[in-house]
Amino acid sequence: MKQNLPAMTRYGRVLVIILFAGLLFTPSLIRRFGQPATARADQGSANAQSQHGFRLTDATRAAGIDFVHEGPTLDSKLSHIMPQVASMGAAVSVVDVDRDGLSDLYVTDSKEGSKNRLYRNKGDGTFEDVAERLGIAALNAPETGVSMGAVWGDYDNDGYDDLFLYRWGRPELFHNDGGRAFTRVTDAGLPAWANVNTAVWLDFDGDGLLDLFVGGYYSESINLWKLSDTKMMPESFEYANNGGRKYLFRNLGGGRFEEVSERVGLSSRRWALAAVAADLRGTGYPDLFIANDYGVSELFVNDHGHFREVGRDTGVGYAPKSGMNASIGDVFNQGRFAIYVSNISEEGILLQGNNLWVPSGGGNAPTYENMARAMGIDLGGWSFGAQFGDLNNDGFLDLYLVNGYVSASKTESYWYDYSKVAGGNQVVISDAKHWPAMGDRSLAGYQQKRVWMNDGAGHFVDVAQMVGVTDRYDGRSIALADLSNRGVIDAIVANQRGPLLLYRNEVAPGRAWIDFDLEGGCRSDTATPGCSNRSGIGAQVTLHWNGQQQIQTVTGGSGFCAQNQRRLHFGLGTSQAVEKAVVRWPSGKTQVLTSPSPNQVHRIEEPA
Ligand SMILES: [Ca+2]
Ligand SMILES: [Ca+2]
Ligand SMILES: [Ca+2]
Ligand SMILES: [Ca+2]
Repeated sequence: MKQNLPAMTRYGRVLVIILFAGLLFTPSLIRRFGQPATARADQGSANAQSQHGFRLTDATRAAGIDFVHEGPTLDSKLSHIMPQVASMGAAVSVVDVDRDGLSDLYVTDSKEGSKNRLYRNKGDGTFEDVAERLGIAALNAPETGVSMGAVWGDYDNDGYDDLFLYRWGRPELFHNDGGRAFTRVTDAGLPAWANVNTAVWLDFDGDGLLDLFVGGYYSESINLWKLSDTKMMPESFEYANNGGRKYLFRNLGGGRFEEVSERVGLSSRRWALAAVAADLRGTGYPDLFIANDYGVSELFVNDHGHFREVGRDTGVGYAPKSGMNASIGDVFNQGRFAIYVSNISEEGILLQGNNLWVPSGGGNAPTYENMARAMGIDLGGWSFGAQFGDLNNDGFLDLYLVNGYVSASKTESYWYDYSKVAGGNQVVISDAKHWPAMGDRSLAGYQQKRVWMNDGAGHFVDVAQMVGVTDRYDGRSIALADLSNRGVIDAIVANQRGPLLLYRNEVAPGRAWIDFDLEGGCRSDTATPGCSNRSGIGAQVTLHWNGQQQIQTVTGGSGFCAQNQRRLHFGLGTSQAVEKAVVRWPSGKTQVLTSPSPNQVHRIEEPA
């Protein structure tokens, strides 16, 4: 990436793309609009299990889930481009809200007056919506703004994961009262208004109390329902610095937080869409990766509680793209995390390509190389959320990506007008009134999802349609969880103005697995040295088996507006023996489990 990025990049890349787009916008391209980028006629999902080791079945209806997301209606000054400005908010996060060992699902809606859902897992394959009863349903009132997503973490170490809800509007924290009710934490110290599309729980200072990163998208000074003017869009398509501010809420205990972003070096006005926190350097402190729209990604490394932005130095912050996802996975089984960022790719028009940032160099000072193209996971359409997980239990992490921006007319596309705006000057781009009316046109609509299977030899193969993923909704958020405690990872997908989908996974017989539920040792809501947050967020497990190793970590949010189950799931292939599992807790404690039994969930508490 580095060699071809002189200073002219700023204008050069966009201009090249736009000119190219103009030249290529021939009738033949327009006719092709709406067809999948990779047409695969093979629908033989019956053979998928034997061929690929798994198949996915849409079990939404059988699970009793009937949720359809609705978008917001923003200020009428934006009516002409409403389908694209109101194109986010469908989100799903996994939580075991009542500690019964079964993963539950929190799902956001975004229409004014709509209700969020909490699907409690009944353990028989079905779910019941208990959000209303527990007091976390009606959270999309016009005066508070509407939901964009949620992340769960046990900020007071009482054993129950608490809810942080972020909106285009007021962010809010809800205490989980023993899985039976929720109490709004009114004096948490959160801002009255921010336009947020990403948040993650992390214990950035290692005091045993979970802190909270919150990333703004639109500036917090903007109320999208009461615009003073229409100059609220990005000032540039590649180097926009007029987005929302970043917040780092340090947990003080007692349900109170202090905003410390400036003090700890975490400031940015880029348009954040996704973030993930993990110890990428083996220092014991979680680093923070932020994927930004209209610009470069940022990597804030954490030096004992103080952050330093090293995107450019490490390579991840070099090429400005559209940054709509941040997820991590040890794709080579080498004990290190790669970072996956999704962007925009439209055949013949705009080929940003998604990024897989693979680390090399010394552990404490990694540099990253984009290997997405080499590994076959660069082209995913107008990509949004993606997650790593071993879907076929063969011992290698696979990648499930959802996509599609605005699916409306099946014949008319907005791409040409979009390209004109993207190639315009700052005055054009930053003022919504200069954006051409969208009407009923689609923009990268009806796209085929990607289910990329890792072959373990440095390449991924898209098997989505073969394993049963054929939906063409506008995918936003995907989360992975073992919903039936069967030792397989199911997929839950939240679609913008579309249905929530639950794909049940069936893995071929004869493939072993091992899972770890980690619980940190802190039992107090005051800072306690020597123990870890009870959610175990930031804990790492390195599994050694069959001559290889794989590292995974518990995250407090990843992907796009999503959170996977906190339980760590490892596929083992046909190997039935595990040499050892090394658990490294956020407190710094290390625990070695020798020869843990496969095909079961190991519940590990941090030792005193
Ligand atoms: Ca549960
Ligand atoms: Ca709690
Ligand atoms: Ca902390
Ligand atoms: Ca796999």
